[in-house]
Amino acid sequence: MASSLKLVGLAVAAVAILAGLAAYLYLGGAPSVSGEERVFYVVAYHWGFVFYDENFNEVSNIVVNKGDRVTIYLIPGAAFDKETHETYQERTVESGIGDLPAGSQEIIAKMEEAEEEGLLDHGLAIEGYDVNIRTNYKLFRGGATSIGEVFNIESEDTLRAHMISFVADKPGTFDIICSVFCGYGHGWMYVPGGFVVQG
Ligand SMILES: [Cu+2]
Repeated sequence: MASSLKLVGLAVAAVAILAGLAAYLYLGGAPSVSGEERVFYVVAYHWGFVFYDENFNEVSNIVVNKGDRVTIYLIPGAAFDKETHETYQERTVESGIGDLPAGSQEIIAKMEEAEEEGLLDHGLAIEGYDVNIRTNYKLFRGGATSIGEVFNIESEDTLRAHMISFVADKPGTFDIICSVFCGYGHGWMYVPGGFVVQG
């Protein structure tokens, strides 16, 4: 009798512990459920970045709140058809880059040079955060006419290989740079304050 009472007591204690744990998790005690899930898409081209929010709307930079889980997909110009890719590259011609002024045809020559040398990949690093991903353009089927279409055309494996997910645990304003040498304009692929974590 004494031992079966003991078993009942143990069972009651176990149920109480499990209920307490469930309540703890449900009420947000676990750190993993404290922030929001945020997704951003970044196109890297010669020579710049374009940022998009979770609805594929262009934004000037990535802004999140402290504690959010941030997922970033990095997509190279090579994922797009020729015309769309050129639309991105035209931004560089319009703004000028390095020593080459806006509108300079030499910018186009430098882009062609980079392509001929096979410098079609880019990286995305956030300075001050442990974030650094790079593209592998050879994995892309290509041909997308918009950033949204990339996600219909490409395989799960390709997309996963271009994704990083992390918790924005440090508030502040951080710079985004290209971390893979990509030809003439590489040193200017730099977005001051490209990543903002509101504390
Ligand atoms: Cu680069």
